[in-house]
Amino acid sequence: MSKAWKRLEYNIIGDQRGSLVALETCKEIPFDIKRVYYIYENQKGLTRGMHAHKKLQQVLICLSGHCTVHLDDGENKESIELDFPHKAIYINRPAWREIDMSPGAVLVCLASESYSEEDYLRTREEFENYIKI
Ligand code: T46
Repeated sequence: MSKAWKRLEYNIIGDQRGSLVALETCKEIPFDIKRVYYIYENQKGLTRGMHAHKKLQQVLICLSGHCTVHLDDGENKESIELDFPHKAIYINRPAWREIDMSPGAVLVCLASESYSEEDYLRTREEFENYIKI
């Protein structure tokens, strides 16, 4: 099966003042955005994620600093560096994720669903059982 994620590189609209990236629902973002959250001031050496989601689709973008996103959908594994604000990862089905952030990194996440704890697969066992269904 193909990977549960896709790397994206957005068009940079640059001029003498700098760079601008524009993201629109159902164009650059392949779903209706229902939620936006961001993570910053992450403590050194502490990994985020360590879970998967059942239905949630997300686009992750590191706006400042860099993040390493480790992904595993049960068949495919990949570690992806988000080190420029025009790079993104689109996750479209359940994938175990672990995210390491550099000091000062800002990670923004655009999500297809409102927050729901019911959507989380918080243990490896739950994740592995869920993807077998
Ligand atoms: C992912 C990485 C990058 C909310 O109340 N609303 C929200 O929208 C979110 C995302 C979280 N929360 C609460 C739930 C927990 O009590 O914030 C606490 C930490 O949430 P979570 O364990 O989801 O945080 P991360 O940083 O480990 O994971 C999140 C996303 O869940 C995950 O899908 O890819 O950020």
